[in-house]
Amino acid sequence: MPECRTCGGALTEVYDFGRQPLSDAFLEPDKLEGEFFYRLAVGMCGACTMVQLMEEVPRDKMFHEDYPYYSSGSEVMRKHFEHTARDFLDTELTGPDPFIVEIGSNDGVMLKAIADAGVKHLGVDPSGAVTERARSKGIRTRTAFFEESEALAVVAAEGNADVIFAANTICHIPYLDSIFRGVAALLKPNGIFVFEDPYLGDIVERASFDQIYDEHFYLFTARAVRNMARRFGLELVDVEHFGVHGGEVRYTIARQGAREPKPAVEELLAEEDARGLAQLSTLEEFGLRVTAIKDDLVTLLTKLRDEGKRVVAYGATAKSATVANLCGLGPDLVEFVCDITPQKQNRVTPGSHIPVRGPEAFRDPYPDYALLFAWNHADEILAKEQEFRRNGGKWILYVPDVHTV
Ligand code: DWN
Ligand code: SAH
Ligand code: ZN
Repeated sequence: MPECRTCGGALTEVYDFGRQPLSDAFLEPDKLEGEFFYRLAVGMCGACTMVQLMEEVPRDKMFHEDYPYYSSGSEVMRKHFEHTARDFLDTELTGPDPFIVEIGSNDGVMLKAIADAGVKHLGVDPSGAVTERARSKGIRTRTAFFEESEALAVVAAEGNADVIFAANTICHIPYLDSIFRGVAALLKPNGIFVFEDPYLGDIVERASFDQIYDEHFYLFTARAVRNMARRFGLELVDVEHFGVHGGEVRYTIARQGAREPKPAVEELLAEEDARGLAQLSTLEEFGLRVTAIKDDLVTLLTKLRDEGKRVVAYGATAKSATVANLCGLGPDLVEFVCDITPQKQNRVTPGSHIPVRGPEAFRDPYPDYALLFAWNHADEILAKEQEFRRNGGKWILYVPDVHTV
């Protein structure tokens, strides 16, 4: 019987996405040999309710010198993190020697406003090029995997932190025990650990199955996070739900007894129970919807190809690796993917080998249909690409079902 990666309880598999490549491994077109694949499947722990991948990809295959995701590419996300930073500056970072550590600080999208305010900060992220970008903006950053030993090194060199923040990172880390021990060692007595990640409640509601890929090892709920924190003398004291990246929850964790849990915690736990988020049947139903979306998308794209329509994709997201490889998409169905990230351009998508072009290719000339791989940025992208629809173009979305707009 497979075991839960965090508590050792029995893990039941609920959906198998089959053979998948590394989601962020964009390949040079003439170097396709030896591509790495693993089996992507998701399951739930019967003991602690944590939803997680059945198989773990070695961390240095995913996060390394050439990791190509730069967080500052979305204006909406830049604003979201600037707002987050201002919030910390106004609340938790007002004492005598404020200090904030960010796990997975990437190109410094959140810490920028903290650095500009002259407040002591430290980013920790293992991916070389993105951390170099952060340093070039004046953000103090260590290129390292956060884990217990790294946390102890930070305490020795810098002292304890008022706030440890992480966005879209804790769910990437299978070895959560080491993270929580590190957090417990690094926090000041009344410090808080705040992290936000895609929320299982939204993933189930929207059938946004492309949130499941190598880097997203865990799909959190408040219940699973609270169970986890309690094993390390920590308590979940606040939760906040918001819409970025297709629906996320921000969890605030403090030392047990240090802070009174806010009513929002019990409210979300009750909502999760009412929705059956810890029940296998809920995830099995989700799996049926995934299969239906896959079939509908393949049917639509095949029909459009047979009608001679041009279809391109928009946003070479990590998420889209799951869609493309589950659906067997390739250059025959999707001509190319356009993306603003220079590190992804002139490469091909992992597994599906669809060429990636710059955003100018999108207009040259506009295709008939654009498959929105970056559906989580739909508002931002549809607003800046209004000309496409004025020219008769249509967007294809597959969340929460396959439809065109
Ligand atoms: O969790 C993760 C999130 C935060 O970022 C990581 N595991 C990896 C990555 O996931 P993703 O690639 O699915 O994230 P996004 O933010 O949906 O990626 C958007 C992609 O689209 C980027 O490559 C940038 C691109 N883009 C674009 O070409 N034009 C984005 C916008 C907003 C645009 O206007
Ligand atoms: N916080 C940013 C980046 C998210 S992408 C945002 O929300 O946009 C995930 C990041 O986590 C990558 O930059 C990756 O290098 C980093 N990461 C992965 N494992 C990590 C670990 N053990 N410690 C710190 N960062 C890690
Ligand atoms: Zn468990």
